[in-house]
Amino acid sequence: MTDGEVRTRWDEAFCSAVVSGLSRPQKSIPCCWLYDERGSELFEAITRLHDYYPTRAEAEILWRHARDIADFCGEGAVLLEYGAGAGVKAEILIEALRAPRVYAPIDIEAGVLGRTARRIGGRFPGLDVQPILADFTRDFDAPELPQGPRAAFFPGSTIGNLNRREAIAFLSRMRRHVQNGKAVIGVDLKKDRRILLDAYDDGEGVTAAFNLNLLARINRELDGGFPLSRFAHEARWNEADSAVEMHLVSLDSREVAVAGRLFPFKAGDSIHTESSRKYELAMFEAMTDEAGWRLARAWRDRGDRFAVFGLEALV
Ligand code: AVI
Repeated sequence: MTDGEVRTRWDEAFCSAVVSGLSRPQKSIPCCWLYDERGSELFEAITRLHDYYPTRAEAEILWRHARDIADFCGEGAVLLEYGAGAGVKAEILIEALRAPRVYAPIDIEAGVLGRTARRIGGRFPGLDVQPILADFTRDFDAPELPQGPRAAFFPGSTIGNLNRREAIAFLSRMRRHVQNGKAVIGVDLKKDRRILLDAYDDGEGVTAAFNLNLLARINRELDGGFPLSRFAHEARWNEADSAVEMHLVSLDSREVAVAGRLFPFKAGDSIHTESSRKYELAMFEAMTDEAGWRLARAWRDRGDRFAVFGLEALV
């Protein structure tokens, strides 16, 4: 097999993320690779778990404060949703908005985007639905959209999966897209460590399966040789980053082949697969400030576990 043939056998972006990540002293793989078809199914299952409170807490806020959040967005709003997925949370907000003009779901998956656009269009017949196919973690320009007060919607505490630099870049891009508009962002709050760790290492083992699925994906797609039963899921609290981290810990010393290379592991070595940052209001405010936003509103769930923040562009 020639070099050219070797390269086309594997998805280049996935291969290079894994190979470079496994070559570092602290092995790490960006969390976006957790979401193949099975990974997305497992994540959906996580959102229904008792231990994983963020989805429920955010839904409670959206239901309870829908009218107030909708008023914050303004009448005749043009709503852009980042990483829209099925648009389930946007539906709660759209329902409460006064005469919304446009819903623009942004997603990297064309199939998901099309289904969401059709579903929301069918559900709200007067609404102009303008899907945008884009990776919201990278820079892109918003297309021409009808006039109206713009509001960015980013639920799910996905902002927690970005590091500070990425989050500021993302918030700045969002500000550019909405011009002098607003943003509504779901953020998981810092809290008791036990509650946080249980949310990322649930009693039913679904999060463990979600994390370990990454190794199964590497085995399948990159000719990997990870013995799945010899790696364990672990959730760790990192105080310096104010984040719950997911790791895959090697139970023994071994070498693992991936994409034609060998990667050494000592017993206890781990692959860091995700950070989920947990914010305090002041921390989040400092970050939004740097990105040109003023934190104007904070809606919290009754358990004070999660917040939906309303931001106004600084002019
Ligand atoms: C998608 N994201 C906001 C989830 C989180 O909580 O960081 C992903 C997740 N990882 C483990 N459980 C859920």
